[in-house]
Amino acid sequence: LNAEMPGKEEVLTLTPNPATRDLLEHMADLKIENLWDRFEKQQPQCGYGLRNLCCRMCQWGPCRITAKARRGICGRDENAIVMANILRALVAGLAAHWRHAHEVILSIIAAAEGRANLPIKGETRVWELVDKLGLNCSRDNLKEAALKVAFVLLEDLGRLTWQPLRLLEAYAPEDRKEIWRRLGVLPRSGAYEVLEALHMTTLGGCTDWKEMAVQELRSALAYCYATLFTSSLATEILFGIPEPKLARVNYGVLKADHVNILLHGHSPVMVEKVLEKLNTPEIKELVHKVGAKGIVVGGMCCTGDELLARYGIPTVTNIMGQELALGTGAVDAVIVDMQCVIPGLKIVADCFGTQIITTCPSNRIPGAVHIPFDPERPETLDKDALQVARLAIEAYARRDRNKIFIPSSTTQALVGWSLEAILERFGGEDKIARLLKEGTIKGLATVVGCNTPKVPYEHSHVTITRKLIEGDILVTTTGCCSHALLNAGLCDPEAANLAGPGLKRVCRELGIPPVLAVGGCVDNTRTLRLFFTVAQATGAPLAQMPLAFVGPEPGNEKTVGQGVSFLTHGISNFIGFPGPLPVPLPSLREEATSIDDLDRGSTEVTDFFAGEDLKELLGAKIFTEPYPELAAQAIKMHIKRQRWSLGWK
Ligand code: MSK
Repeated sequence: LNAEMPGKEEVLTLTPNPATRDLLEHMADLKIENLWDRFEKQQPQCGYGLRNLCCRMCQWGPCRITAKARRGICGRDENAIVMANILRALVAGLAAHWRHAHEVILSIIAAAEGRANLPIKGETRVWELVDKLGLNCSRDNLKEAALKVAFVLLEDLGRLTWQPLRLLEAYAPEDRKEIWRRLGVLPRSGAYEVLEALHMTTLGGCTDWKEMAVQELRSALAYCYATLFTSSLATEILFGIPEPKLARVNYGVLKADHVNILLHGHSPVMVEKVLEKLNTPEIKELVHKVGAKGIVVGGMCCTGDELLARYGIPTVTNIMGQELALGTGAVDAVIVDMQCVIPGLKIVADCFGTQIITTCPSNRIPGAVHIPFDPERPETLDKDALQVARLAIEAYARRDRNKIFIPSSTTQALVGWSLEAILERFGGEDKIARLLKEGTIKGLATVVGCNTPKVPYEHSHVTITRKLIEGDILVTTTGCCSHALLNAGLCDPEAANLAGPGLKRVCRELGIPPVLAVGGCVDNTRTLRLFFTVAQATGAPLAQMPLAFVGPEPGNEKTVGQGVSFLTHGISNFIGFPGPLPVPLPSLREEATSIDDLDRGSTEVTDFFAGEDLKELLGAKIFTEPYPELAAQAIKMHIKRQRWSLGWK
């Protein structure tokens, strides 16, 4: 597997964004280390780790499965080790989204109780939830309704006794609920499934990998409904449902003579307040005083996606571009909240004098200024946000402005594709269903997820997506992948020219791009809901629909739950290499004849997820393909097969 890892040269040749190439070379000239340098120093990476064949779940180990040692010290075999590793990764991701959801829900409570100066802009979403959850609320008291909704969401995060998730009951398709009930995978709450998964996998716990696989599915449903749905819907309650708008993105949005502030992380509550403060006369005066011509605010990762969707605030880059963004030497401050903020960010910041401000108590960085946001003590929110804004502006005066290098390219994008916005632009789900049935649009795919240095940066995201739209497949995107596709111009209505004839006609008629950026990672729920709605309109079960989940560059533990969430709904996964689920390359599997051949992962677990077992249970499976051209081919074949099974041309 190590032989498959790209070197820096390959990254420079294949990464699709010219600005990335320029910045990589610029940082090399300045001799400033970035994650690609550290990746190179880590080679070769541990072969056991790459295949999930090592176990660190007790203090007897670490153990690894070898030709000599077919079991760990406690007796765990390869299947139990691999499955436990995958399960722990999924619930670590669940915990991350859980923390995000928790912050936003507590913010709604503080807003509704009048303790925090925060808005409740998503009135439609509040009433939708009141109706779906069957809550008894007076229609003239929005705050009271929001409060009741928030407490239900909070309960789904933390319930410890048996009761199905309220959001799952409210939103999941009926035929799926029946399948999950039969399989016994209905979860209690986000917190409970994390605890149970950790309990099962500790020393002397569960050794039956199949039971752990069941817990994987149960945890994925908790991940999906108790944390993704909650975060996405709760953020809409606070700040409103996004609507389409034009924006400009890419590194070129930064301006040498302006204060450049980047907003980074996942939970947008504090930065919403900071944005408000950046528009106050006090801050404008400060900008003038420090000698800047104005302020540029740019987004990174999922906080960036949120602000792009809601306000058209330009995004710059994703998780793997964060050091490069600072490598421009033009960034005065980065305000970070939670998750995907790599330690390397501060290392590069120190080379340029960039101010890093952390706002989440869970995400501290040594040497950074810490101004925390705590939704349970929201009284200081306005004062703190003003202080953050002030520090960011003051950084302009201190920073060394001699090393500025901003690649000039910017890209246009039409963004803000909430579920409502998509349905409205198409004229309803029936229209999408008709386009699918007649074959004008061949299928819907969501291309999402992180980046990894194990494949050439952003190359798989962009290559696969280009091929899919050429094949008349409409694409939605979120998270770090969306930054790759935004910067590549695929979210611009002009990208209709790159689409196949059917999709191109639809895009032209509706004025939409062939790739719809729907938001941050938690907004994969927007795509899921789109899939539910369209499937219902066609009358076909989800598992038979021409749909696909594509995660070409898996990175964070959170990606495991994203993929398995779609899988539980009968939507097959197409994962790049090396996936979080250690399915070996097909060629290596054929060659693998015994445990001595360490090129294989865990045969039984692999066969369960990528073979017919899971397909029989859920109607979907996992495909892995490292080469993007071949992956696109496999996705198109899958869409074709699904269409044939429905009798659609
Ligand atoms: S930010 S979870 S690297 S998509 Fe959501 Fe990107 Fe993955 Fe973080």
